[in-house]
Amino acid sequence: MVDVTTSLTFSDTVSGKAEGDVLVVTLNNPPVNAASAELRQGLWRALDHARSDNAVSAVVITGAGKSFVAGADIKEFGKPQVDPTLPAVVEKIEASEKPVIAAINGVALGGGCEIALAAHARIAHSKAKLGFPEVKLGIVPGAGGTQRLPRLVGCLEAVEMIGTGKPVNAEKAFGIGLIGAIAKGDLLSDALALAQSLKGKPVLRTSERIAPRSDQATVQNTIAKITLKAKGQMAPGEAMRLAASASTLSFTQGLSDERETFLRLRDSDQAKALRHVFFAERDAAKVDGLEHVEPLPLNKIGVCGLGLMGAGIATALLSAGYELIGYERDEPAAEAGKARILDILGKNLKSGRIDQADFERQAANLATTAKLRELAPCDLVIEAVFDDMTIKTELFQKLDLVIRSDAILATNTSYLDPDALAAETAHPERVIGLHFFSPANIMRLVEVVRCAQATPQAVATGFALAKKLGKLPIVTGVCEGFIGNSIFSAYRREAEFLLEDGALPQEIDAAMEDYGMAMGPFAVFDLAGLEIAWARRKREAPTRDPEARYVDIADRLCEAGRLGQKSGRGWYSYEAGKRTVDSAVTEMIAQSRAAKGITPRAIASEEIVKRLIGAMADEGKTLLDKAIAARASDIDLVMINGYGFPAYRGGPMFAASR
Ligand code: T1G
Repeated sequence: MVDVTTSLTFSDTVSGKAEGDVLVVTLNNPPVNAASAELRQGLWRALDHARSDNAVSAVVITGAGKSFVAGADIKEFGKPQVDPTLPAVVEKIEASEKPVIAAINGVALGGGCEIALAAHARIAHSKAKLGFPEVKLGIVPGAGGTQRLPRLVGCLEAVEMIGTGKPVNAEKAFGIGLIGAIAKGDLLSDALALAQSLKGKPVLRTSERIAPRSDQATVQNTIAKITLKAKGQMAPGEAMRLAASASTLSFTQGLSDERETFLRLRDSDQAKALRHVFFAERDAAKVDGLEHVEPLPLNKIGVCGLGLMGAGIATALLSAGYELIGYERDEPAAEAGKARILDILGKNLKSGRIDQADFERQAANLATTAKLRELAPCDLVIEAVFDDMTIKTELFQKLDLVIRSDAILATNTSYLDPDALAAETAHPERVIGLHFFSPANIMRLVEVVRCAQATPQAVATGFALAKKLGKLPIVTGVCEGFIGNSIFSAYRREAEFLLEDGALPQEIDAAMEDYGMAMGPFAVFDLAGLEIAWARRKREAPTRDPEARYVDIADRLCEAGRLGQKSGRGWYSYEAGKRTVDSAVTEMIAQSRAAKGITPRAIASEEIVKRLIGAMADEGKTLLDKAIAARASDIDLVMINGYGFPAYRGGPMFAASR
């Protein structure tokens, strides 16, 4: 008989405790209960103990902390396998003759969800989340998830969950049959009651269930839709194929196909790249010098300039629950800015991203004004006014007289020197850069600019704010263009070199879009507009290195009034929003080459990709040498989250290192 007071230790991360005749097994592998070898071994021993101890009639498995199990231990990938494997543990759970209940206390992801699926019953905390994020790592579930999930929830729901990698909350999980109950009171108490109700009854194994019927046409349409969205990625299509096969293949056949697919994808370039990105995002949060710095508390935030960028920033702040004061130079502009912000909030409501209560709460937190003094109570003010140093300097000098001396001033400038701006203010130590990317309410990336005189607390406060907004903050030093635009300028320069050497815009764009970029470089230049880069080139002309290669084709386009998509013509022509190759541009390129005595040559897409990735990586190395970027993986994250670089390629630094 297990002594009711005995607590059992099955491994350093797995303990057991008898609650009457039920063995409660607690998984405790901080911080997220990843299914490490140690945890698997402990769970294996706990199941052996339950099987051999006649005093045990049922088992409850639960997690300590915020996770049930966050999945396989990603840090073990690429290392020699240590038994028992997760599939073996999962099969042992399901094979148990005594009922096993999963008491899902927090996130059950990937292998964690597969452990829950193998249990004979599932009950979850109301705040629990369950999901299969494997495709975000370039792999498929590898411990029976593609075969058990459809047998519980049907192929359609299974294809949606496994193909998108998006978790579901407890309510949705209950609604689709993924869990049998949501705890009404204490999770463990409810799980013990469930265990008692199953005692002595034959266990119902998930693998023996028949998948609820799903309309095959709808399943195939869903697969097609998700596959299209996941352009270039292998895992989503493979994962959905496996899940859909559960309605036709035997469990054994499906499991075998899943295992082969998992092992093949786990070693793929895409999976290695996505694992790199996963850990890169976590490393980016470890900012040298800020480890023990407490950010300032932020409640009321001001945004100066409520144009497209400012309204996007304001909406992101309202969505995160901040009180916001939006400032414009006069009442009409302030009113227009308010309308712009409310329009975005209205779109969030219409799309279901927020509900009516959220909308009303966020709208109530918004005030706009043309009186700068009304920003006095702000803890932080972000300026998103026209990118002109005089305008920004005057604004910051006026704000110096309005806000507290310890309130933070953040500039959203893309190209101006924030150190020069800070030097013109009364308290340069509180000036930082927060470089958002448009549309700021959508784009994850925020470059947190570490100005020379900024205190660590000012930088830490900006960093913490970006995290609170659900953004991906990346710290950058001060240089023209910071990390992202520096890399993008190198990318543009090499693209124009390729043009002069013999490639055409449409060939270069096609090569990079086939590589996985959201848009080719010349399409992007047209979308962004050519005039800003043209103005900068004219500004730099007097000091340009006469020995450095300079391509003047873009200048010729601008001089001809071809300023990009907005002007109807740029590198391409645009009629009714459709982008078409323009022979006039081809002619201008030919003339520019001839004027330099360049004989064009055909350039293969492989060379185009290699040279453009190489140019970005070379610029990245320069940024690392100058300590503008803290680590190569930060550069990868900037290009993936701000410039459409495909995550499944890992970013330019990762790709160039392969
Ligand atoms: N393995 C190893 N380490 C992990 C991990 C994991 N699965 N998940 C998180 N960590 C580390 C992370 O690197 C960081 O470490 C710390 O935990 C906190 O993470 C067989 C094969 C669970 C929602 O993809 O989504 O199961 O930086 O900052 O914001 O079919 O972590 O402190 O050293 O993200 O509170 C599938 C990935 C694996 C889940 C918590 N599972 N993790 O978010 O913390 S594949 C996943 C997350 C699989 C099976 C297949 C999140 C989280 P450090 P964090 P968080």
